[in-house]
Amino acid sequence: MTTKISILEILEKNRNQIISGEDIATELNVSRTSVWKAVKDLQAEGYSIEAGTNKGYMLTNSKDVIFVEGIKTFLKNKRSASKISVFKTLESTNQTAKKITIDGVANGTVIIANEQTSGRGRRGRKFYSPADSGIYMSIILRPEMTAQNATLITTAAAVAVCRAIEAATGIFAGIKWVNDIFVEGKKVCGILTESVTDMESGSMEYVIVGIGINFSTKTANFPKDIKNTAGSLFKNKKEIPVMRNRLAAEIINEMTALTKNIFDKKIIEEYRKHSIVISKKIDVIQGDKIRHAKAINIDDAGGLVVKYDSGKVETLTTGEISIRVKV
Ligand code: BT5
Repeated sequence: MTTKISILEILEKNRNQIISGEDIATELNVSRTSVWKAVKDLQAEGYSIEAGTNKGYMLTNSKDVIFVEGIKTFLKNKRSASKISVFKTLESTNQTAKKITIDGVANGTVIIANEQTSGRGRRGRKFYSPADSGIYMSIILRPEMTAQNATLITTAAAVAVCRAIEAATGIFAGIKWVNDIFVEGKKVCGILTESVTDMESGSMEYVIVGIGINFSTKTANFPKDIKNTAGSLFKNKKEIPVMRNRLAAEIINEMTALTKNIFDKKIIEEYRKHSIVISKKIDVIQGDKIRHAKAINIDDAGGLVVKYDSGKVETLTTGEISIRVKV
């Protein structure tokens, strides 16, 4: 580990407290000058470290930088931090994740970006991913299951995000089938699950769960086309009580726990509790066709049971819906 990373780790463990340069130097067995130089570098990289003569150093909350050591403090399994990579800017974390699966990669590898220049939604749609205010992450899983059961991973991801949001911020989030996370009637998170199949055997090798969260994006900053539908967890707050690192870590913690017991019926029960769709009047969108229906339930495989105005009942396994009444 480099001196810089070790210093970051010490400062993160003691966030908002002053640690003397001498204490850091002794702990790391380096000179005070090297501590000072490393801190200067870290400040230049954007970390909010206050340095006072003869006082020491303090990592403050004034800038919300997302970084591995910051995430690590909140991880249940600290060793899994070695599987996390954080980038300043990527085109798309899902795309990077897909690329690295070509050479083989460990289950639970995580790619995070502070900004995406070409964030992706489903069916070729875009996901707006501005710098410094969101969390854009892809978790690479090697599940032992068939492609049919892959929906369960998507379902588990939505539950994991809701649990993590609640643990980190106290906010209760809702799920709009399939996988949009809503707070106060606005979409604050989208999830894109993609699988990588082995060309020869046709079996599912990896599942990439891409999660994009609007954390502190100001409402005014959203592009016109999503201004009325997108929201963020801390849209108008000046003082944000929690850092992005904490929420990212909670998502990793919850995903690790849930994917270990992917067939547990409790996950789908929890998904139902968060559903903002059940019993609502909806439009089922299939291509150009829109059909009026009522959402009846979510079945055990994550499918949406709908009853059309004609009386016909159908279970949707994938697709688009919109809620007709205000959510
Ligand atoms: C999604 O697709 O919502 C899945 C988004 C997944 C994004 C993550 S970020 C990390 C990883 N890497 C990627 O490249 N992607 C994943 P979908 O259900 O198709 O919704 C897309 C639609 O949501 C767009 O057409 C817009 O209407 C709307 N939208 C776009 N950006 C948004 C945002 N930041 N917040 C809320 N709504 C947004």
